[in-house]
Amino acid sequence: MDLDAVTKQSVLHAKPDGLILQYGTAGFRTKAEHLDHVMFRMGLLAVLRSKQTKSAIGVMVTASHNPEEDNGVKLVDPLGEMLAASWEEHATCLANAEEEHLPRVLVDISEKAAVDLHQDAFVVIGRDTRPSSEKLSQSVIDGVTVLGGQFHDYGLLTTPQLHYMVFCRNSKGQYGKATVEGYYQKLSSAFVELTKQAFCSGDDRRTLRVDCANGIGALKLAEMRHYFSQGLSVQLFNDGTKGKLNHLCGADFVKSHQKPPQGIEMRANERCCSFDGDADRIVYYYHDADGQFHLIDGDKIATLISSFLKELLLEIGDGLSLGVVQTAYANGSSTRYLEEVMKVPVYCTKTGVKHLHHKAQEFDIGVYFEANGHGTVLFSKAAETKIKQLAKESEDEKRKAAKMLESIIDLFNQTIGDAISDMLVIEAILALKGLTVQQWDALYTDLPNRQLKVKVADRQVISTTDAERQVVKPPGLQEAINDLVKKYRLSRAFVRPSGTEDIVRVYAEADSQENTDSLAYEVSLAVFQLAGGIGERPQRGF
Ligand code: 16G
Ligand code: MG
Repeated sequence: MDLDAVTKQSVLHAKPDGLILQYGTAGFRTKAEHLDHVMFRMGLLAVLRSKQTKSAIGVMVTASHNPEEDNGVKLVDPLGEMLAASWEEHATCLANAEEEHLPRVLVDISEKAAVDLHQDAFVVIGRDTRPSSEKLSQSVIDGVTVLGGQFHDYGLLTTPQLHYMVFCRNSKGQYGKATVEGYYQKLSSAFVELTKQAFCSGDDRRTLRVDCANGIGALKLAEMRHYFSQGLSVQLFNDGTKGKLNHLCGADFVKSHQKPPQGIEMRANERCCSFDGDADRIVYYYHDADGQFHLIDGDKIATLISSFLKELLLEIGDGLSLGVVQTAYANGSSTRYLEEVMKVPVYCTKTGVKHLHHKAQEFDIGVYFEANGHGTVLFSKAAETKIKQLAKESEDEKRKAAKMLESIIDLFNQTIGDAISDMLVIEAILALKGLTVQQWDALYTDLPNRQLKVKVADRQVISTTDAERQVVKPPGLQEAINDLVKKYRLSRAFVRPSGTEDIVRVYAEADSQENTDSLAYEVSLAVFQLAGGIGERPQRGF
């Protein structure tokens, strides 16, 4: 390591005095103007991680669904997964080191993590469409270069595409070709193969309206749609030509406000979906004939997908295990439906993709989705081998099911939730099953639910257990929540410190919207009183 060169370069990417940031659930995320030094340093860190793992490492510059003025950065591990937890700590140390300590912190990390400094390093870089992203990704490149790392800058990519590129490179092309065309071709040919049956009877081209959140998803879908246009026609809205990124649109807006985005033309009973700003989340929705809005969130997406998979698994009859992973935010109706009607085992993990991802890896086939629309399906190596074998050797009906599963393996981005890949799977299933959006929606009825935020002096005074469903500290808070929940039917509530904002989140559900709103308010008040609330007290009615 040429530490003198690092020190010299670092001056050009100086850290603002006193700024402390943490590598959280979604990497570093804050106002773009505070991130230049973080980007440079994440370039440095990616080189060390690459040397240590002897693999290509990814760096994605994005702040997902945050406002356009924000930005952020995430590192991607060799198999296209989220950065390992111990390296999140290194990332935080490095980002917060004062200029004069930077060389020492680099040496410390190299020693602690036993990095072989003679090893080559390769870093793969992608960015979203934010105005600040291009310059910030240049700062990442400066960091990579000063430590002698090689890099490939893909420029504009969705977050899942960057994860895909990293995995392709480290699997020596086995997972796919590490190019955008490779990505388009892999997914599209799996989609065309899977839907062959559904579309063989004449022209049955389906149309889907997509709100692209004025983000990267619009550019990539526009490039990609020709590859699958025989089966599906996508109409793009909020494509970034006029509106502002994530402003009154996108998956996060639709899910949290439970209303349609601006800028999309909806027709009664027609399917629409929204991506988030970096295209790793998707939610569906429609208006019924009475103009009422219906949201189909990640829970219902998981339900549709797992019921289809379960059917195929019964067909091949090979005892492969199927599990669904959710978080505490999953609507109670979805959990009940999956467990009681579909008889699929359901597990709950802490919020954040990496927790769901790791749990899903325990099954032959692990379906994971957050209610907010982030999710995918993971197939174990053993399951993949078995399915491929059956697709070749078994008799007709079994072979048909195995071939479908084979296409589904290719169609799901196995590295992380991917709005484009999820969209194609959902469209394929709806077409194959001949389901309308209303029929899909009618699988079960969501319990009314409400999310609120409470400001407290220090959100870390709250600690939780049982996948964030129970509070252990401060004393008395869980008892207070228990008493409030008892007042209502079909009710449930929990609180947790946010991993991305300086607030505490409150979630409640109950038998009616009115009761849900009361419960959410009462729990917010308990948090405010018992966990050091600041500013205005929570108000009833919102
Ligand atoms: C991040 C997570 C997302 C989670 C959200 C929760 C990743 C890639 N993203 O966006 O999964 O739902 O944080 O935010 O892990 P919160 O902690 O503020 O509620
Ligand atoms: Mg996102």
